[in-house]
Amino acid sequence: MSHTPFIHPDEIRARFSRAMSDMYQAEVPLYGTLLQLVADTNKQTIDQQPALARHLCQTGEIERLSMERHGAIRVGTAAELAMLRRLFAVMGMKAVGYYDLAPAGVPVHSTAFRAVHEASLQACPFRIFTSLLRLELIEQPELRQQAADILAKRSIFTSRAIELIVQSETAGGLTHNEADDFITQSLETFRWHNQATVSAEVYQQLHDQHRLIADVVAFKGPHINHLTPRTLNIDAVQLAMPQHNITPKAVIEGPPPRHCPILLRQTSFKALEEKVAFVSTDGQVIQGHHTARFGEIEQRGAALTAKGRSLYDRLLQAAQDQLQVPANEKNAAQYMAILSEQFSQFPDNYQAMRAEKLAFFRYFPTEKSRNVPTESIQSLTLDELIDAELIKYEPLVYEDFLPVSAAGIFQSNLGDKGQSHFTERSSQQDFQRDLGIAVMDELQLYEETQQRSLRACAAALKLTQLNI
Ligand code: OOG
Ligand code: NI
Repeated sequence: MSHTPFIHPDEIRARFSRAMSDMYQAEVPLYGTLLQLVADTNKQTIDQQPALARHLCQTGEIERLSMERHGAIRVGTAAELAMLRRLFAVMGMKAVGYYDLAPAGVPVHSTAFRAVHEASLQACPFRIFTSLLRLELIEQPELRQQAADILAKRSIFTSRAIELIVQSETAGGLTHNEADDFITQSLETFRWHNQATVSAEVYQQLHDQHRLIADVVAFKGPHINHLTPRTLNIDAVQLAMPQHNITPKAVIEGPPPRHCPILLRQTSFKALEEKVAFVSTDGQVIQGHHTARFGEIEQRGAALTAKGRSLYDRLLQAAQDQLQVPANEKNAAQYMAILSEQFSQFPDNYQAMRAEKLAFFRYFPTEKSRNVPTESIQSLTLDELIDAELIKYEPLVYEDFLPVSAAGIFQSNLGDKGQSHFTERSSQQDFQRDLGIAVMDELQLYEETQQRSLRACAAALKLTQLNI
């Protein structure tokens, strides 16, 4: 058997994710404080909730918990997005899902680069929410052109990073040494630069159009703008943040607290004001500041089916309609109460969520199934096998993002200004053209994982077929 000299993409991703976290901790010390707070809260939660601890052990999530995080970047051109796709592919990350933020007044559309197979997610669940600026949404033609010209001149990848991407594509992987080099080189793309590439005047024009446009266009590259650890108790962390001198946003995005968490709950701390040097064409340097980088935490729950997701969307919309105004510091408690009331319509136990096909699950053969004569169970249905305690199930973790929540995270960091509502049509096709590939459908990925677990159960129980 031939022995491949290549390091597994999952391993490159895990190492890259650690390196990125180290870099961001050095750049934004408050993120380090947040990490510690999340780790402490996770430990307490596990100690206090033995059932949760059992569930995390069963699914293997316990092992990925401390390395779990997502980050976010924003790029300016199709070429940048397409090269990012190739860079992330070296680490086994694919573009999953399409998120249109324009209806919420944010001039970007996005995807998430992440691992897709459950074994790879288990090895390292690191994901990057990646947004492409929609220059066509800049109203003034001259400013739009100016932004495009500035972006056309920059190169956000080191030449060695590009060489290594090509090397990986042609050879089918990277050796250990190449992977180390690749991590060091690709990290450069996401580093913070405290010197802008434009004058204070141009920065201001871009900023006046939309703060996000200045953030993308005025810098050398797509600095990582936040990293997000996964917490087991987001309400506890939200409450504890102020004691650690961290100011959280007013409300937690996503569903309300539940016994059986669904999808994704997120909260962030406000972006920091950072010193930046602006350089004019005559070489004059002016000190100013820029606000873009922040910290975020997330609590992940069950991945929902299309049916579950539409119920979620409907209840969330109903809560927002009932509140009538956007959620803020003043009405936060009222909003959470309304949200909980609306979501009382969403079954809060896994049995009902499974019976009503609201969520995806992973199935496991039980200990008991080992001693059962195969002939006696051939005709049993899945439900009967579950009732007989021969198969058990756990919800699949939601690995993706939510457009309404993402818009809330963006907005909490953009201030109140510039929240115009873009009426532009959604343009998944344009995004995919720029990306160079169609994004993957996340629902199909969950479905495949669920099916694989059912096949594994059938094999373990020696069933010729599993009747669902
Ligand atoms: C991305 C905001 C969205 C999330 O977790 O939904 C986001 C950004 O600010 O670039 O990070
Ligand atoms: Ni985020």
